Amino acid sequence: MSIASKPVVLGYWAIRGLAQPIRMLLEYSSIPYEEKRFEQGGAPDFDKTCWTDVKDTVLGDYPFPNLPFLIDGDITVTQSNAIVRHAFPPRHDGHRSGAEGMDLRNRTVGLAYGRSGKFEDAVPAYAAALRTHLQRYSSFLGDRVWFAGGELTACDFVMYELLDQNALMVPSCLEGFPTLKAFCARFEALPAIKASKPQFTEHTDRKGG
Ligand SMILES: N[C@@H](CCC(=O)N[C@@H](CS)C(=O)NCC(=O)O)C(=O)O
Repeated sequence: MSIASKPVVLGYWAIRGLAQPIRMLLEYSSIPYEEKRFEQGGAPDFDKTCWTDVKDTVLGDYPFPNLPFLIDGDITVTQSNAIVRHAFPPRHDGHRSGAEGMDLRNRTVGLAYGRSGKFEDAVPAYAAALRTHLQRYSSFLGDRVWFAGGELTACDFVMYELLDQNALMVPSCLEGFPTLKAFCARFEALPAIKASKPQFTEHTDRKGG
């Protein structure tokens, strides 16, 4: 992360989504930031023009405009995991398990946005696939404190958010995975996370995402 004189700017929809690990990282690292939140219209159209109208200009001549984006002084970064790495460079093992998490992340997004059919109908098959992912994460975590070992890394922010969102959607999913539950409890107990999480979830949980 560069030491910019201005707060960094995090742009994203007004939901948790892909920005939540980044919000938690910025809080954890005490990096001054401001959010540019793009709020979609209501159902049934969910108008996105607040973003599409400015997509090609909001980041100047940066060639890959997307949400989330991070502006850190002269540096603009898109792609959520690239932003996470920019904010908190991970060690190699943490990098790997964070990337593995994206497979489940894509399924989770599919369920949340109805790509697998009606939510209630899609949950049983999703829960079965989720269990397989959780078994793999649990076995990868083993008896380590954090996903990369004894030291907190960027990947833990991504993994925590993934597990927490899944526990919201499939409430009993962490039963039978005591080490993953303990990991979540440990992460939530970090003072910066404990202090900031209610503020993030207050403005996002009601809207989903
Ligand atoms: N692989 C990208 C995916 C980015 C993406 O799909 N962003 C969605 C929100 S989750 C979006 O609406 N982007 C705005 C756009 O496509 O113009 C990442 O990890 O950041």
